[in-house]
Order: sequence, then C-alpha cells, then structure tokens
Amino acid sequence: MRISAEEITVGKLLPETVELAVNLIKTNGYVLFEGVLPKEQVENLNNKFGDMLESYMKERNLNPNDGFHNGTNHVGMDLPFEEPFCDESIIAHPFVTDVVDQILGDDCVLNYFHTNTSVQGGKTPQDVHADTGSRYGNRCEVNLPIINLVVNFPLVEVTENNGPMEVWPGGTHLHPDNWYGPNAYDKSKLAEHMHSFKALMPAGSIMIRDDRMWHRGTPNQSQQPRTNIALIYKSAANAPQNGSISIPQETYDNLSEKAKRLLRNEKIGSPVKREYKLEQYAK
Ligand SMILES: O=C(O)CCC(=O)C(=O)O
Repeated sequence: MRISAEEITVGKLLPETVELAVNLIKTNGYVLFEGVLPKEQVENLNNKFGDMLESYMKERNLNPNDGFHNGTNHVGMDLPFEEPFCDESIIAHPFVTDVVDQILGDDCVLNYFHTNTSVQGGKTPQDVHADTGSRYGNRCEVNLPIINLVVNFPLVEVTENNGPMEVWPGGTHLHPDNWYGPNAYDKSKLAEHMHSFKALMPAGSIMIRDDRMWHRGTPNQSQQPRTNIALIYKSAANAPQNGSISIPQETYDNLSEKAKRLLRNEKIGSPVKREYKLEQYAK
C-alpha cells in the first residue's frame, strides 16, 4: 500500500487506511506500507547494525564465503534495547500501533526485539515456514484467532538480487491450527505449486504480517547484508508474564505511555543485553 505524503508528514494514518490495512492482514496475511521511515534514520540504523553484525559473525566464525546455516547465510540476532533501535518510531510507530491494536486489542504487548539478515553469499533458500507452531497439536482442525503480528522494517532497499523474503499470502495464515505443527504436510513441497512472490520494497518500509503466513528467506546475491528488523506484537491473553527484552529503568521511564504499555511484561530494570562484544571490532 502506498501511504499519502500527508499521512507521512502528519505521522497518522487516515481511518480508511487503517481499515484497509486491517482487512488486508485478515484476508491476505500481510500489509506493506512502502518507504515510511526517513532515509537518514534508516541509514543510521543500518550503519549501527552493520557494526554489530560484523562483530556477531566474527565471534561465531560465520564466514559468508564458506556459507553457514545450511548455506542460507541467514542470521537471526536480537537487538539491544538502546538507541537508535529502541526509538519510538520503531517500537511504537503510530502506523503500526493503529493497525495492530485493532487486530490484537489495544492491551497487546511487544515481546520480541529481533533482526533477520540475509547475508551475502548465500546459496540456498530457507525452508518455507510459518513463524509459529500449532497451539493445540494434531487434534485441532479449526482455524484459531490470530495472536501474533510480526512487523518487519527493512534497513536497505530490498531487490530481486539481495535476498528478499518470499511470501505465500492469500490464505496460508488461515489454515486449521494443526497445519502449523511439525506433522503437517511439507510446506516447501506444496509451496512449489503455489503462488508466491518476492517482497521487494524500499528501505524503511513497514511490513505487518500474520505470523502464520508462509514465507522464507532467499539467498543474497549482492555484496551487502539485507537486514529486516523483526518485532512481534502479541495479544495480551497469550503474552508470557515474564518477557525477555532487557530494558534499563531509565530507558523505560523515558518511553511514551503507549510504549511502556507495550513493554510492561519485559525485563524492566535490567541492563542492555548484547549478543556480541562490539568494542572489540567497532570501526
Ligand atoms: O528473510 C527474512 O527476513 C525472513 C527470514 C525468516 O523468515 C527466518 O529467518 O525465519
């Protein structure tokens, strides 16, 4: 969906835009708002993230030329809860919260602060998957209400060449619950015969998707990593009481009321947690 220049300037979606977005997620599995975040902000996020990724990969001996993670060269890394990543425009973007609140309820939480990167040199696509498991196992043959929305912010332009996410929208989020468990028919096998497309988009776009919609990461044939910030918003009734995002007290105290509410179950009062030792490699 293209958002009008006025909505971007004002920082608020028109009610009819929210309504369309909500209905697209419900029927098609996702909505895409193209090019929302300012270019300078996205470049800054990407530069900071690039340093962290380099450190993370060196510490784990992940060499793009050798290939890793089954040749996908995909890295999943949590974000530290600090600027520029914990900016309100990422954790509680009004375009996102207006849509998410309507689907999950305005008491929903944010409980996942992560990134997915298709690193250059990958040779193999990921298996086609949903980002959730079945809630009731083999017994449940009905579709259940949505509980999770994944929100992706690509930090570079996503092109045919740099490992776009491939998606199977239109109904793969509406299967009976047992379809999301390990005993379901092989999704990759089915997906070969189904319609999919590569989700190409400008840097700073926002994709909001039902976590059951089938998708996969694809190999990155460019020379630069293609990073997606990945947040998960969850309905309050399904939210774990003990979250996992470490948030220093002062950082939490300075958040907006909406962001505080979203993060209320997380580890408030804990020091920032990093998955790498940045000092060692930072330029
Ligand atoms: O390429 C992407 O951003 C999606 C990656 C993904 O689905 C995963 O790592 O589970």
